[in-house]
Amino acid sequence: SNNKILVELDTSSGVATMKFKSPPVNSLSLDFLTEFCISLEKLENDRACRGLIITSTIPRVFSSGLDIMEMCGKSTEHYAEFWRAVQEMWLRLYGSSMVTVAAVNGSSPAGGCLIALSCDYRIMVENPKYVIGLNEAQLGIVAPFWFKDTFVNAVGHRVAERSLQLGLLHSVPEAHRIGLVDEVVPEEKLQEKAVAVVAQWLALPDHARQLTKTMMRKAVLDHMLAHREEDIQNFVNFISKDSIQKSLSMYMEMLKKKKS
Ligand code: CO8
Repeated sequence: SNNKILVELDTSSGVATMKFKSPPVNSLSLDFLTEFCISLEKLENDRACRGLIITSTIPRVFSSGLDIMEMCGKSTEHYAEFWRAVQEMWLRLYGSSMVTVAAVNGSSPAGGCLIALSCDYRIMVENPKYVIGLNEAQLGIVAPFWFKDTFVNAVGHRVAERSLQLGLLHSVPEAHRIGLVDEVVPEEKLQEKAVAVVAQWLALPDHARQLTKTMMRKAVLDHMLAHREEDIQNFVNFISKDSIQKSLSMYMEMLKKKKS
């Protein structure tokens, strides 16, 4: 599989752009996550690449988060494989030595928000229809501890506590106000702004910036690594429960009905 994410590397600036292109809503399926990790690893190992912009080719949606179909009615082996892939995506992105900027050009709930939060900087397009946040609680599920840690590291404990308990999906101005996104721009300025931000971060000596990034993120990365297998087991046990399967399928029904 090599078609859900477009990768373009501008060799003159050393900045790559990853464009999510998995209709209808860039949900994070096992195939998507696998392709994401392979693409990221390639860029990470490419000495010509020092910066990364992540954005979407799908109008209105950055990423709808984890693919709910991967969490419904599958085997425990499948749930374990899927969850390992979700962890791998986060480990690679949050731990990336590149400068990473999320150019959030659409809604970005749950796992989509995690991708944005895992970057060094978030720029979101101003649009009254777009929302972003970790809304897991609204689905009757609990954001894993490392989603929470990543969120806390971006916005602080109090803001995270309220937002997570209420499973809030924030409007763009509100996301900006609480520090969930760093900057808000009109759609037509997004690309230009993202390029400028990467250039600003890349102007520093790589080693100093990378060691500082590691210093800021290592504790949270190490904590997840130390509990990785346990976290997979927790996910599998949780998602296999009848009550959880029921609320996830009700949520899917609600998503489908909403349209008509
Ligand atoms: N997974 C699978 N399918 C999805 C998802 C998803 N996350 N989101 C949307 N779809 C489907 C819809 O059902 C719909 O399907 P169909 O065309 O067959 O009816 C299609 O995609 C298009 O969706 P919409 O019509 O809703 O598209 P809109 O442009 O109107 O809205 C949104 C886009 C805003 C992204 C909207 O679809 C939405 O809110 N989706 C749900 C997002 C969500 O709540 N995601 C949470 C996933 S859970 C997660 O990421 C972390 C879980 C951590 C697990 C912890 C357990 C221990």
